[in-house]
Amino acid sequence: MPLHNADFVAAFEEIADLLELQGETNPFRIRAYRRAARNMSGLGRDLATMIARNEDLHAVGGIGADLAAKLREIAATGTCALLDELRHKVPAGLPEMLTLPGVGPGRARMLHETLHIDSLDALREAASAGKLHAVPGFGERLESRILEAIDARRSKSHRFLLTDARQNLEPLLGWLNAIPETVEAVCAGSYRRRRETVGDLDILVTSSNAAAVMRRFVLYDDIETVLARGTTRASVVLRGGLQVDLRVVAPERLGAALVYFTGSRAHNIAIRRIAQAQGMKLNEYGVYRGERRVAGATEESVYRSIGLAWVPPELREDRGEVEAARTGRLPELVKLGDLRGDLHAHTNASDGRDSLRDMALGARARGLRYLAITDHSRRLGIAHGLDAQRLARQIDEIDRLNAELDRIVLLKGVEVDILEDGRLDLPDDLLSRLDIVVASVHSHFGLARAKQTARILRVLDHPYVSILGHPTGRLLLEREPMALDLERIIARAAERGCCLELNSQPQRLDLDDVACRAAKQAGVLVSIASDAHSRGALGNLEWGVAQARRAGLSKVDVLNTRPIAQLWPLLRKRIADDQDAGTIDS
Ligand code: DGT
Ligand code: CA
Ligand code: CA
Ligand code: ZN
Repeated sequence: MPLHNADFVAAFEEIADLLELQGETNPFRIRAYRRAARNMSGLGRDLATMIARNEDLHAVGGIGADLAAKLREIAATGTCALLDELRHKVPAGLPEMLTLPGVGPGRARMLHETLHIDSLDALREAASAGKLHAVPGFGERLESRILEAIDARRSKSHRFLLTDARQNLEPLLGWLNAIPETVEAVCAGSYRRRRETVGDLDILVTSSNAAAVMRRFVLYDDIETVLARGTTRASVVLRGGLQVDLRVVAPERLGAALVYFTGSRAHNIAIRRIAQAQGMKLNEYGVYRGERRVAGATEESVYRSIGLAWVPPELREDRGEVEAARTGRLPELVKLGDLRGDLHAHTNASDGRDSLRDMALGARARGLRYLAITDHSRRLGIAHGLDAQRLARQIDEIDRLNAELDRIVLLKGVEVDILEDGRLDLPDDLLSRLDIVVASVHSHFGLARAKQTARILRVLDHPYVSILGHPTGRLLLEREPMALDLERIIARAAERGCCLELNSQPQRLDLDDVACRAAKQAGVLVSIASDAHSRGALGNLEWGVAQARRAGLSKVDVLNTRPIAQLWPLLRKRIADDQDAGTIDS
């Protein structure tokens, strides 16, 4: 069974963690694994395939001969000698502790040495008995934070990022569609609605021979456990831990089943009520008036039969879409093909993997007409951020490339770091010379709400900031959004003519759909941006577009659907216009 990219990433991250836990003294060794893991996770291609074809893994970035050999070993055996050796040396419960806030390798080792703690259970017990704060380097505050984090984790059921879901889904759909008795296999559930994370996958297979489909389904290689198996339905857990619910339906019922299993629950309840109000019954098999089945083969027929327009899956959350479908007011949602450019991307000048030219060519190959190059500013030392001099050099290089390349325009930009007090990491005179300034928070996520909000408001007031990047700083399943008064921030952005980003990295999706909807209502333009750190990651835009659709955004609500000529004035603030209207490019 070929491994997924996430498996290779997990192995390298585990190696890095274990090296740290056993007290590895060479930081470069640890960093090499982390860097390679990051590059692999942003890779737009399937690593197992690259390895099987004996392709040059240098292209992934940060992978030399030694790490390449490890990857081949992992591809062949599922593990490698180094990893096995480290697992043997380091107590099994320690790596899990590293996922807690405030617990790094040093503290984890200390806990093990002083209190012999070797699992989360033991840690929870020690923390709740008040034994932790006596250990050097731990205080009462950290002790209670650790306790809270363990408890929060236990109560939260495990969810998956959309990319991980897709890596599991696509080969499985391929397997199901290859079964001779299958008419069609499709995905429903939260994945079809493109909810930002999914709990499990819900798959519908149309076939008139359910037994044959079931027999073949459970032979799928990636299945770890079969939880339940009936004649037309089964639930299994895949090796990565993702559950799959599968149902086989007759082709003439597909529409009704698809509506039902796409959900959401709340949407289903709302449309069922509409059916009932008209004396009809709606369930997973069809729409019925008395005994007579009036619809069910297609989704359109189901919605039409109860007086509704077909509702795009991304909107099915009972947030007003049912009423809009009844009155013909559903928005025409933005599509990937509507995007004319991308306004947040990195190159190997900071922490990206590919060159300026490769990023430009990658954007052009995707049909984009412009790409803003927004490498990090200097304060982000770990990301090799640019200082004024290096930025000036990049600007010259962009001029050269723009003169040379047709059908793509590079915009000169920066992702400037927001300092703790809301000032920016680069001087105004430099920012004023750029086409676009994306300002983002990369530190001090934990400020109190009032302070954090004031920090961001100050950024929105800044005359040269075009776009606030990943506004809440959340990392899905990893880091909560910053405490912010988003309502005030959106209102101020509207006032200042500042745009807000919908960062399309699948672990960010920031702003989220709810906030994007509020932005639209306030008249704030949203920049759907890839934040690509490699050419392949320009494909992230797809995830951002899906969230924008969930927010009900149309083409006009999105900044980067505009042709470049209309873009220039929107990248400059209204207050800047007032101050020096003469400097705007036209
Ligand atoms: P998830 O898996 O937590 O990300 O979210 P969903 O929406 O995929 O939920 P899931 O997998 O439990 O069920 C898939 C769909 O099936 C759900 O969106 C609506 C439908 N469904 C399942 N059980 C029920 C139910 O008891 N009542 C109603 N109205 N719909 C249900
Ligand atoms: Ca589901
Ligand atoms: Ca399910
Ligand atoms: Zn950033």
